[in-house]
Amino acid sequence: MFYPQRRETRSTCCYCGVGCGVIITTEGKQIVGVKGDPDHPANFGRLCTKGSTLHLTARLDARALYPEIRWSRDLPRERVSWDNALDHVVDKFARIIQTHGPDAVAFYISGQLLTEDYYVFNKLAKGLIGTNNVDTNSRLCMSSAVAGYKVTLGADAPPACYEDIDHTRCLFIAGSNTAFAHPIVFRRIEDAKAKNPDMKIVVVDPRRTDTAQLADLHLAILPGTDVALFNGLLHVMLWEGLLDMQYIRNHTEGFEALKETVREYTPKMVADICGISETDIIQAAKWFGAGPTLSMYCMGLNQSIHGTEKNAALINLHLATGQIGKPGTGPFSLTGQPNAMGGREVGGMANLLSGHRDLANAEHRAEVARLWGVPEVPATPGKTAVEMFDAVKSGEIKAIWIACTNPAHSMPDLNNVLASLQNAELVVLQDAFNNTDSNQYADVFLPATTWGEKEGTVTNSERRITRVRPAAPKPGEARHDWEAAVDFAQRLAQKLGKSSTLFDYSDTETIFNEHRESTRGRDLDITGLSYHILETQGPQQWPFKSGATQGKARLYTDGVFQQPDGKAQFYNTVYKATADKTDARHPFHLLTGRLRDQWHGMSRTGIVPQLFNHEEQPVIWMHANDMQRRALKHGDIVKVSNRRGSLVVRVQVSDEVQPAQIFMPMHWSSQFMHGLGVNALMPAAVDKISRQPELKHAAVNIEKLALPWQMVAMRNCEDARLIGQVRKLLKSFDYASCGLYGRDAGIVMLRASHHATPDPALIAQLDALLDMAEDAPMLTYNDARRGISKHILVQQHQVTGVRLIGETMAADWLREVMNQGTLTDELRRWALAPLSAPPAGQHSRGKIICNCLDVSENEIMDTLEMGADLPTLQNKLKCGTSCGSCVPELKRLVKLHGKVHA
Ligand SMILES: Nc1nc2c(c(=O)[nH]1)N[C@H]1C(S)=C(S)[C@@H](COP(=O)(O)OP(=O)(O)OC[C@H]3O[C@@H](n4cnc5c(=O)[nH]c(N)nc54)[C@H](O)[C@@H]3O)O[C@H]1N2
Ligand SMILES: Nc1nc2c(c(=O)[nH]1)N[C@H]1C(S)=C(S)[C@@H](COP(=O)(O)OP(=O)(O)OC[C@H]3O[C@@H](n4cnc5c(=O)[nH]c(N)nc54)[C@H](O)[C@@H]3O)O[C@H]1N2
Ligand code: SF4
Ligand SMILES: [Mo]
Repeated sequence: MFYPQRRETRSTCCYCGVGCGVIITTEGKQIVGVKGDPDHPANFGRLCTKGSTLHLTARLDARALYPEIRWSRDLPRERVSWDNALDHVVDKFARIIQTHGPDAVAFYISGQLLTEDYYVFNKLAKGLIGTNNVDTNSRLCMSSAVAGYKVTLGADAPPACYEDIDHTRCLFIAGSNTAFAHPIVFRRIEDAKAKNPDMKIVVVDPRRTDTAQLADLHLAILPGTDVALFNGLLHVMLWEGLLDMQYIRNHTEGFEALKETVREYTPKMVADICGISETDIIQAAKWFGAGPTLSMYCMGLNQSIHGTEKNAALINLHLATGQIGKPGTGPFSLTGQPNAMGGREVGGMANLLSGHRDLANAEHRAEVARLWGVPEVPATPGKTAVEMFDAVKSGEIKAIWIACTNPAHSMPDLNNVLASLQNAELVVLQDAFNNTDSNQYADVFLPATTWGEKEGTVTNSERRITRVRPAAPKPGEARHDWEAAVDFAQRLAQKLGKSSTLFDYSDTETIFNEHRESTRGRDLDITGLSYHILETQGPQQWPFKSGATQGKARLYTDGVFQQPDGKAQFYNTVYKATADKTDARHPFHLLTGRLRDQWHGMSRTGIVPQLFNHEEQPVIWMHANDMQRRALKHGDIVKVSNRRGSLVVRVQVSDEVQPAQIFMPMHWSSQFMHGLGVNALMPAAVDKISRQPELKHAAVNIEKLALPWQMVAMRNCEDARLIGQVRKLLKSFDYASCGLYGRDAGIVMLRASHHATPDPALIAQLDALLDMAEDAPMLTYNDARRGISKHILVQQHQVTGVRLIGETMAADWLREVMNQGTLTDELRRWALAPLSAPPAGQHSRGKIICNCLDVSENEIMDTLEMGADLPTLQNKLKCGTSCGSCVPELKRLVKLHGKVHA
């Protein structure tokens, strides 16, 4: 293929469900830049910190480029051809299916696959093999939202659109840290608030997040108490006459029963359950009732054993006030992954079928069988994520094919999941990167193409379908996910003696067209859409029926719902507690969630140094009072544990969490710390309707650990493979974490602590890895008696490596020195003398708040000292003037430390 020297390609950001349009710049075969697409209706040219650094992830050193097989569990995998790999998997699958039946195999896929990939996997399982064992990481993410919509509105369709942010008067954000997780939506919220200061923002989150900081009213409810709050709001609105009785009469059913239930949810009772004031409850109800009210919600509602009820209780409020189907209103579930919506559309889950059909519905099964030209689609429901891994553990499922997700990190009760992966007869893993926790469990590894290389479509939170286009060729032997699945399906069909014409696809467009046909007459009907329209007229919302010229911005504008009689159903929601309850032995309620600059298991964001500058290492956040009571200092190492597992991490004081609650980001895994990450502790308990696990709540204990031996090692990192090597040492220390820092190529940093001096051979191994063995050009100071040593590697007058043992106070300063590079006389004197603290006047920059323009917290604080407000900060330091992701945090710093109030 010919690759013109410099060109631009329109595509979509592969991170969150906002679905921003990007323009990728490529030079030859190399992606060299990315910018926001000014014409894309999701972002109009803007990108957040993650989107704007996407081009920095277009490198091959952390990629998996060749198929591999492990012939037996005690051997390492070896490189094989695609033919070898697929034939091996076909043999195994065929034998298992023939001996144990189709339900002995399973597919665990992902909301990060493109719609076309998803469609093929679903058809492969349900249409060819005859098993409904196909579930996805959306079970951990959106399944409660799906269930919430279906039990009330009758269809899985978010009725609102981004533009509604501009029309609403009350934005009700619940269990969503929009500022971090959907930054470009948050930019739109900031703009709307600036344009219309009367617009009220209510945020429901136990934590005082950046999102909560912008709120007019932050309801810091006790974790898991949302249903009580929503029922309480309905109680107040009923009492205050704020309900739309006519709408209730004409367009809904089931209000009387709900009314009975919420009778007892008085502000007093709700204030007690939720730990907030009655006044705040009444205020929120008044704003909600006055409207127009748009609610936005995410994992704080979904990831709960009562996730369906939490969703439905909020939707109840919209139905009771008639706040749906009009501009500025509606229950708007924000999707997490870029294509969680597409996955739902093709029915790629254990209980769903193509075109928003239900597996439980015989007519739906017959329709899909007809479309596919197969005798039938099996009726037995497939296993949902948690059940699927349990069945792998028990041996009921013998082979599992995992694509585009990393369950060894993201599933709850990880020790159980790892035992299950270990027990499987065959684990096939299809991933684009090699740096994941699931990788080591793969018997067969299949290299996938990824962002910048793939082709197809995705659907964002507002039902908008966008084209994803390749800007660079497939690297190594990587294949598109759909291609690998189709090739496998054809081989398997032949082996099983079935028709292989089921998978006659030459390109993604053919798959899209088949999917399109499956939506005919359904709520998401896209029979009027085509690749050609998406190319020429840009991204489009569904439904987009044959003959239409555009999609629908809002649903239910006529008050007719997808229920048999057209009436929406109130769902009778009753508050119940979380699965794990705190007690004397587990006194802390652990919450989990996202960081601004990292993405899930960090296979992609974890190779970009500057994405570590905002939050650099795994920590738990704790309230100052709790720290004081437990004699903990900022940075102390603690063991966090419960009966499922334990973690060793540092603790950090935070004014975002309430007393008796702690927070840990979900991103860190054994790739970056000693331990499995937060999911070692999370319960596998699931919602009984949506089967979504409770990934937000666990009860834990905390103990301080005394680990007197400590070390910090840093090395310039030109190649991501060095992180891979350093990572292998994490397990050797009682506490350890590693990460990247700085900009450009960056620095790899290992922090470790241990109960005693470790084996010198271990340190020698590290030195060898870092090229810092004794004969390297180093400045050294060793004091064996005090157990202190300092090694500073200097190459061509540049400081390129540091290893400090015993005394690590100067680590942050030295990191800055490495960032700047040059060796100074001052550093030379320090390095050779028994000094531990950095030289006077030298301090670290602190965390980087503005990633685009590299502005640190300390620089911002110094400027605030001189009496600055937000515009002055932006003027002087330029922070917050590019992507804007740090603006909420800047506002907070100005509020807390500014002499002039912003
Ligand atoms: N930077 C970044 N952005 C992302 C992602 C990422 O990995 N990184 N992932 C994407 C994906 S897949 C998803 S699903 C979304 C998730 O997006 P969000 O759901 O917005 O993000 P989280 O931080 O997981 O959780 C949101 C909030 O729920 C709160 N919470 C916890 N328990 C409760 C509760 O009982 N009630 C209420 N009301 N709130 C509670 C937490 O304190 C947290 O602030 O983000 C998407 N965007
Ligand atoms: N405790 C706790 N746990 C959670 C959550 C939480 O809030 N708290 N959130 C949950 C949620 S909402 C989600 S969505 C999950 C996410 O959990 P995962 O799905 O495990 O997260 P990722 O790390 O994004 O995994 C995607 C994988 O696909 C690979 N990949 C990237 N592009 C491609 C591609 O094009 N093709 C293929 N084949 N592979 C590719 C990446 O390298 C990566 O390994 O985590 C869940 N787990
Ligand atoms: S908000 Fe950020 S991460 Fe989400 S799609 Fe847009 S650029 Fe990507
Ligand atoms: Mo998600």
